[in-house]
Amino acid sequence: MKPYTPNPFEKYVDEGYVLLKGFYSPSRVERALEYLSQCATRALEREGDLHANLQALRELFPERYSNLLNAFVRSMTLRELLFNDPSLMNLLTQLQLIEPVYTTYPVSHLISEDLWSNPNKPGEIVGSPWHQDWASMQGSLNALTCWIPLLDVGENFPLQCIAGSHRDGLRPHEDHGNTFPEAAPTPTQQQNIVTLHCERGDMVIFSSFLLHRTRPQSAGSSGFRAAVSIRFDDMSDESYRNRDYYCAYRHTVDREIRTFPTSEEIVHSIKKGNEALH
Ligand SMILES: O=C(O)CCC(=O)C(=O)O
Repeated sequence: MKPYTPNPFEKYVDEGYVLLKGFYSPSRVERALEYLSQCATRALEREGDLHANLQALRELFPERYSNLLNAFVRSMTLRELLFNDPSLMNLLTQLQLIEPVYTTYPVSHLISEDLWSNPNKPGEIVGSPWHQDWASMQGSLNALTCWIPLLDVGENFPLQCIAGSHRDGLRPHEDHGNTFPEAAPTPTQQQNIVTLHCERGDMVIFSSFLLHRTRPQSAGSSGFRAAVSIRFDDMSDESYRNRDYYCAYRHTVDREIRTFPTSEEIVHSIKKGNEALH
């Protein structure tokens, strides 16, 4: 990751977001995408194009598909490639987020018509509707999200935001039946919609109060896109302490034991790891 020199703070304060061109080296981000591709190949036991493999996985093994994505974003590989880096820490400090706390696991945003289609919800809009991340975080008031495209994002479902909307505070969020509560922008806010076209290596950082969404499908807006995001609260922020370090994300344990591995399987698995070391 190369050091990011210009101070993005003013733009971030004024508009609630900043698009950092070339924050990462494109090859580093490409490695993250390659890793996802390897994971999908292994999960499907079939070589192939990432998008095609993801589609096949989702169709044939829906549970494996969503659990794989959850494991990918929790992987040390992704964390080492994109998140554990002094340059990111420096940048967060420049944005006055002084003691970053991972609010939750990173999130994957893999979007295409096929990856989104749901026979039970025909005509459903592809991507996330307008919302503010703070509604699902509720931690420190200076909390923010880092959104990192793993591919160039042009017409393929770009992120849209409403510049300056973080200054208007939290909007009511309503669930219109798609389990993703949505915040309707005011007519004034709608005049400030910005579409963020990004190249691999760029990063968008936005306030948790910034209204944003996936740009819905329009002419020319199809194709596959992959991005990941990570949210941070600030341990040093008074507002966080004042709400008792609350976090709306819940990590629960499913206590039902769904498979009973045999002792042979366990020993085999351990030995296999050992063989790989030699
Ligand atoms: O990637 C997208 O289109 C949506 C991302 C998003 O809403 C988020 O990170 O909160």
